[in-house]
Amino acid sequence: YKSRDIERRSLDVDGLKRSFLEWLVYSVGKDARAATRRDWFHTVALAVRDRVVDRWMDTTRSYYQEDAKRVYYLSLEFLIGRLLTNSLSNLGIVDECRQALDRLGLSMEDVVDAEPDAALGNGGLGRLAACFLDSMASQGLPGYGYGIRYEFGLFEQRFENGWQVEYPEQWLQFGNPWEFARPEVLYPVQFYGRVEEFRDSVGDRAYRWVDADRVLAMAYDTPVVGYGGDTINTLRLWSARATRDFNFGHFNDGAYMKAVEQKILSENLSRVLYPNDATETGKELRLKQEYFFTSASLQDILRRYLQHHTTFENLPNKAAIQLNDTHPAIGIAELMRLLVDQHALRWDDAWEITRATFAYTNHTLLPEALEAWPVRMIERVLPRHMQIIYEINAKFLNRTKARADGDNARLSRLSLIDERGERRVRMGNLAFLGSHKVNGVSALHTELMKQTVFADFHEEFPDRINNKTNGITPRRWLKQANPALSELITTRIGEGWISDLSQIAALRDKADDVVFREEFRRAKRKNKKRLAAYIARQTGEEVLVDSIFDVQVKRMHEYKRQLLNVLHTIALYNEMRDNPTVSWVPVTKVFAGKAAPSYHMAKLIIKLINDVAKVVNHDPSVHDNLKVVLLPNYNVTAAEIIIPAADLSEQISTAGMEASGTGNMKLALNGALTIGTLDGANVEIREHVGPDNIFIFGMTAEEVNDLRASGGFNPREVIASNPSLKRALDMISTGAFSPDDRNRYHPIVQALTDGGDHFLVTADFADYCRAQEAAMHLYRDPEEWTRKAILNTANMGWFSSDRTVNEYAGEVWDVHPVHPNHDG
Ligand code: 26Y
Repeated sequence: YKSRDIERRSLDVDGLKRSFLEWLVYSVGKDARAATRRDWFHTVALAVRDRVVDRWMDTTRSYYQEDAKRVYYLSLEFLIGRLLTNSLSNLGIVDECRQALDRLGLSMEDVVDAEPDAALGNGGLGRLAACFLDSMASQGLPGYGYGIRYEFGLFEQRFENGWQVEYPEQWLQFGNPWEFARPEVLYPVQFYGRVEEFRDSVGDRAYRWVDADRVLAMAYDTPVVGYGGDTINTLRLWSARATRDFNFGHFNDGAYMKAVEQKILSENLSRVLYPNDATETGKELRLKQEYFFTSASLQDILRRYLQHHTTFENLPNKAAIQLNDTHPAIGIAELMRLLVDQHALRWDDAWEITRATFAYTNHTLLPEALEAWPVRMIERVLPRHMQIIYEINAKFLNRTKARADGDNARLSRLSLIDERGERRVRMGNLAFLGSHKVNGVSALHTELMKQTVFADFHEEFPDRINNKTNGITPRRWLKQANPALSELITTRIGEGWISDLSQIAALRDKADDVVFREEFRRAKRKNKKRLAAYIARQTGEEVLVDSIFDVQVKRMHEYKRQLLNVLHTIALYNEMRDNPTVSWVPVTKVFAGKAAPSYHMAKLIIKLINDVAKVVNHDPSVHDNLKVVLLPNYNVTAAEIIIPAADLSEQISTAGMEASGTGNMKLALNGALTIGTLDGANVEIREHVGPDNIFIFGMTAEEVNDLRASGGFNPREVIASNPSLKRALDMISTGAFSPDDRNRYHPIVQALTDGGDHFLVTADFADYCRAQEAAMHLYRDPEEWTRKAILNTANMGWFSSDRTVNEYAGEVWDVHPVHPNHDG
């Protein structure tokens, strides 16, 4: 028993190898000859998990023994990706594992590639949550993630005839070796029913929620391995389970089957991630998902708190709850309900505790993404919560000075209820009011919050809004995704940068070192070869490794302006055809990204990119100087291949519309130069890398605002005065890329012309082309280009999510690192 015990912890090559063989036989149930790659992945993951468990328990025990203040990150999305390389790397046993596999005649890459992506998120917001988990664990912060264990993650995207088609993503099909099911951690969550008023023991009015349907939330825990393996935190995801609390005796046949059916249907709650990025759907199932995981998480948080406490006044000193956007904002009403209805606190005490516990992060100002649930729906699904929301609203509006001033317009803007049209609950207002701190995710975005959606609230609570510029984890996005560059950096400055990215500034000097530049280029070229092979495998297209890899990877959305990039692509194509004797800098335009399944315009843009690719890539007159590829099924794993290979990073949203962006940070850290607008975190990236090392173009947020305020502009005039833009648009509109359906792109042309060009694509086109030319010109000078690329990498240290999380820890959460005791 004892030797086996040691075997499970052993971190050397022999111990790992023996452990693999044991797991393969006794848990996967295969012998080495019959094992598939997937079997080997499960084997290795289970053996690696063994190396985590003791330290995980030590961590949890230390938090408990110290009664440390914990932070709970509530998020409907965690876009994690694969975990094998991440776990090995953070445990420091990548090489040992590779050698152990080698001795078994296996390739580490094959084993790693058998892991499906955990894609429990749409894009930036979900990936940010995953980076924060890594950073909290890596810094020893007592942080828990809470979310939903979706059976189906974000859909798989394929192209059929150039159109996006969605397929279910069955990441759990073959089991998930990283998670631990906790069937004993089970909480009831209620829906529907009605509220009964009664008199409590002292004769006060009290309320109970009765005749409700019940679903159970069951916990699944995934260990979150911090860098170095000292701290192992927990991601707890809830899965819906039917209750068995129906009375078998009282059914006739038909009613019995109906009752069982209802139970089965209740498990649909955790079935699937909603695939919308920034467009609210208002579907009842989505509201139920939000309440389901929020309620279960709060019950769990209170249970943990009550292990050490008998009253609630210390809750804010022991728990910080961060709301990742408004998706879990119903938690504010839920905590009030738990404290007032179940634990009999006085309203005002409960409210003070609630506000001191919650904080809220806003991720978007787009009106179509602001959640506003119909009052009628909340009344039906969560009747007690609707009462509580009314009560919060009434007390707040009574106290505000707008009432005293008789400023009814302001009062109605501050209200939790939007009374224009169908009455709705403004979840952003609820989140703001129920939190002690509210933050935006970049300096610009936070300023715009103060000036626009939360202007009235900011006036009312001037200390509440604060900025926390996003960051990315350097472990996954540099060390793991880019071993070539990571190893080069470490040979020059040591490995301190991995846990303290500010140290990467030591590379600044090396920008002027001709040998270092050569090695930096070699690392980039290696990554470009890897991407070229991936492109060939995925699309059949051969691209030149020495062309500029001009990369735009992100969700497909009009505000992100993939169309601007496409128009430039067509214009460049025309120039190359017109001037075949010029020696062009070869360009490879790389696109990737999913469109929400119901976002028709975004799907049409996908088809357009594929159609343009077909024409451009097969036109011999451009002599391979231009290639266009749209890679299918962009996800975390694809990003890890694409980002390290990029030369040019496209961050070209309409100014004022991208809250922050985080892909922009990943690309710049990996030595891509940014071509971008002064939007989101691009503004701060410019400040850090220096204006000479970035290509900025286009209107500013203020100019965009002024233009819109003054009634917009006439895109027809802009188009008429720019021949290359006119020609590109004419080609799209006359079917040059869609000879089989010449009207296919009418909606796009319409949006850019008579539609008023809401996203200012035509307005920014000329300046974008100027910036593109500057980039292509610079690329002709490899030494200068590399110098700037190095300065990008060297100056991106501040954008580590370690820095971001530390700012939250100090200024919002008041939580401190705990050093787990591993000797107990
Ligand atoms: C309400 C529902 C449909 C909804 C679902 C997902 C609304 C919004 C979202 C996702 C938003 C999102 O991903 N926002 C992004 O957050 C990133 C992290 O802060 C930012 O970097 C990025 O600019 C922003 O678009």
